[in-house]
Amino acid sequence: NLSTLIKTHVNEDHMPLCPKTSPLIGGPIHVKFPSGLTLAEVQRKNPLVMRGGRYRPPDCEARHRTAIIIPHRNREHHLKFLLYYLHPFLQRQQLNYRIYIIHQAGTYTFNRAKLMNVGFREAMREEDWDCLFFHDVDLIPEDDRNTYVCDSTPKHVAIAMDKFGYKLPYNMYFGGVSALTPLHYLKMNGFPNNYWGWGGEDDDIGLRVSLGGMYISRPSVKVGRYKMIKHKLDKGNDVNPKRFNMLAKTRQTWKSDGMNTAEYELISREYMPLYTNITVNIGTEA
Ligand code: UDH
Ligand code: NGS
Repeated sequence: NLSTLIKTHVNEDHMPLCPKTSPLIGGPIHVKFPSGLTLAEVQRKNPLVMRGGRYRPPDCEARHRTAIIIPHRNREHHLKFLLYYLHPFLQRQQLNYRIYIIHQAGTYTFNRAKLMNVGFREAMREEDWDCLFFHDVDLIPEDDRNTYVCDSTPKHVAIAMDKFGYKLPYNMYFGGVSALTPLHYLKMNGFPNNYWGWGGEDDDIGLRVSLGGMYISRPSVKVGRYKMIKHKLDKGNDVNPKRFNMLAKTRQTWKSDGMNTAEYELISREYMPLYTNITVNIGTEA
């Protein structure tokens, strides 16, 4: 009835701020891939996650609002495991969050960076997020002290991946998982739209950070750890032979190609139980 509704609402408004460090954080996570895991099981384990993969801590007001942006096509088997680990991980961090899957429609060559531009725009259209995490579907965080919160400068987060022996493969590496505020994103004109196929787009994004006058921050190697779900290069994502030439020109192109020129056709926005699914036609190479 109305009076209990009003009471709940008033209580919510008076919820205390969550503590600066969540008491639910436990440190290292032992990541394994249980066979037979289903999305229904993940749903059952996360009863407080609302439609569209939306969550707010039940008993305190979150200090941070984070959108997770995941570029996707044909990786449902990875997505299942990521959701299985990521939902509880983000809840232990007491974040106000939503998970967005940006699904590239059709079979044309994959374009990871352009999908991130779509994700940025569609997430910001919906809510005033403080921070966006751009997240590959096959990377599982292994320590929940790696908080999914933005720094004062763009943050490269996946700095210690198992496949690279838990260290950076090279100093300028910006791949896998990164975190930017909307202001960081605007300063670097978002991500490039014209890297079709595998490779180089993450290096371009890293370059844009410095061209936008910013530095890259990183978590400590102790906590920025990830396990990658092993796989081969996907069909429709061949190595891009133009990537080195393109990277050599980023200094000339970043202002005229990026967030300001990302064109796409939204096909659908579905509020699934564990994520918001945005399906998009991003076109083809010019
Ligand atoms: N992705 C998809 N579907 C695809 C391709 C890529 O969902 O068909 C997404 C997914 O989120 C993935 C991310 O884009 O995590 C990056 O693509 P990737 O996993 O193929 O790239 P990564 O570098 O692995 O992680 C490539 C393995 C073989 C590299 C060999 C090149 N020398
Ligand atoms: C670099 C690629 C990056 C890639 C990184 C790691 O060489 O896009 O390797 O690749 N840059 C270029 O090709 C210009 S990995 O070992 O994950 O296959 O992210």
